Amino acid sequence: MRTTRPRRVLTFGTFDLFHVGHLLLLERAATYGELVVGVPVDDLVLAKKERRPVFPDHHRVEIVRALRCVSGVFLEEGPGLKRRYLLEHRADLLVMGDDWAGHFDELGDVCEVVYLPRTPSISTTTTIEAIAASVEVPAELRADRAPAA
Ligand code: C2G
Repeated sequence: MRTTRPRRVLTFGTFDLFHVGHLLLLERAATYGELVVGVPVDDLVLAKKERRPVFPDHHRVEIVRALRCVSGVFLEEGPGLKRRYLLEHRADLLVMGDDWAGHFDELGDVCEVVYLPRTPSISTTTTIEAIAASVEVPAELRADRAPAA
């Protein structure tokens, strides 16, 4: 009797201030098989986006781990390691949002690479901007205020 293992799907993402665009991407990725998610450590996010994530990596990992559509989560420890992770996890498929279209084609010799459409009109950056715009910071807490003598 031949048993076939489920297709192993990997995706990578920061998932900071987790929102519905993140959820829809992960749910769609999981329709291809068993989904494992690589979450970058804070220093890697800082290096790529030039700002620290709002939530630290161990929080971001726990949130993603709790999702029904996710079978496993690991920390992406540094740049240039995706090939190694795909091989280690015996990935059949790499799924990314189409804001990354073409960016990971070079990994096509390890596994299939698929880009899924992003959910429009929502992102971590616009959420941060919306919160910042809606909050009135008291004068005594403003960063541009001269320190008390
Ligand atoms: N996403 C989406 N729709 C949105 C926002 C995000 O489908 N409105 C997808 C992104 O395309 C990505 C995933 O959700 O596939 C995670 O998004 P981010 O947290 O912004 O991840 P990112 O910083 O793009 O990390 O090296 C690749 C990075 O690790 C990807």
